[in-house]
Amino acid sequence: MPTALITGITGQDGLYLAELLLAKGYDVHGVIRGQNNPKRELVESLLPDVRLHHGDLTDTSSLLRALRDSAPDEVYNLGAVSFVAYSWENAQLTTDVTAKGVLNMLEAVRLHTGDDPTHIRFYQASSSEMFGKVQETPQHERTLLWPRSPYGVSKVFGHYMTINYRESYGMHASSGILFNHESPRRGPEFVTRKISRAVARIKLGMQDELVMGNLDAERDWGYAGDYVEAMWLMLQQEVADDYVIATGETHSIRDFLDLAFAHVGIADWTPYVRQDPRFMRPAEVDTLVGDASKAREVLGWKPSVTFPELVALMVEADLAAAREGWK
Ligand code: NDP
Ligand code: GDR
Repeated sequence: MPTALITGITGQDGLYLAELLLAKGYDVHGVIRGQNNPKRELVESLLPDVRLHHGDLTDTSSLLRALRDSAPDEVYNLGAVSFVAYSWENAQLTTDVTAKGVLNMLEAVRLHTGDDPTHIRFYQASSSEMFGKVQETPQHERTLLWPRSPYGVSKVFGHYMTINYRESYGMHASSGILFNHESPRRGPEFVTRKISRAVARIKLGMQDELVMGNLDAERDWGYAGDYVEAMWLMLQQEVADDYVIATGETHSIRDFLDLAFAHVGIADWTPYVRQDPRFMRPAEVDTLVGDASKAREVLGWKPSVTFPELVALMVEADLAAAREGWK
């Protein structure tokens, strides 16, 4: 039975990936940070077979301990300060975790594996935010990176450090350049979940307004369950490499609002939505759309959930959660 260690196991992707690997018969371990982490209970109730190890990406010795105690064949480095807006307010923390944390994990794996650095297969969660002010459309693996936030800059560091460890030490280290992917488990601070939650609550009379930032930004949105499958596929390849994972379609925030409100029978959402400069960013990533043809050809990966299906499943989940909260 293969063994996997996941950082960021309490996050959206960590939960889906752990479920996927358990279903494939893996022994799954996760790194959980902080004293009395409130999300520990969530992981333990959803995934009782996962073994948790205390650790933090800013503390290399804790990562070495987690590696020693789990003895993984595969390491998925998903841990990060991942909210772009927050990264301006906490640029140093973001750099420590999202940039330097990758180096710490790579170094821990290198030290742990000693003479045989290929012994562990490593996945780095890179991001379409690295394309930032896009230099070509659609974006692919060789598109010039131009990050627009402390988060994006940190991801570029982690991306190149992963490539560097592959080239320097022969590590089986792959980097997935994933475009936005969403689900009912998405944190409520991200725009899709903020909308799906508000739409459900407005429909049920529990909220009367949704306060938003830039409605013209465009994103290539997919379903998180599909994207964790791509992570796993990357580590099953003989040769480590980098892959863009995306749907190839882009939609604006307005498109998401249209479909989400329409799903609950509201044709005109303008009376409910207000824009506030508080949610505008110092530098915006205006539009992203990915070219995942390499992943399709080499990994045989393609997305299974369409944009309208994604919006519907998120609104439905939030309607159910809101009704549950009523009881
Ligand atoms: P989440 O924000 O849902 O999860 C982030 C995870 O990182 C949480 O488990 C969090 O733990 C953990 N974490 C934060 N700080 C530390 C730290 N100092 N040490 C160890 N772990 C830490 O992110 P997602 O699941 O959405 O994304 C997973 C990864 O993929 C992230 O690296 C993200 O940047 C990247 N990514 C995500 C995309 C997306 O669209 N979702 C697209 C491209 C890349 P805790 O619960 O304790 O806070
Ligand atoms: P993003 O996701 O920054 O793309 O990063 P987010 O959902 O936060 O923003 C997407 C776009 O929506 C605009 N927007 C708003 N965003 C939020 N959060 N709240 C609002 O009220 C709002 N109004 C408009 C934003 O300006 C932006 O243009 C996500 C994260 O998961 C990263 O970790 C990941 O790397 C990238 O996706 C790919």
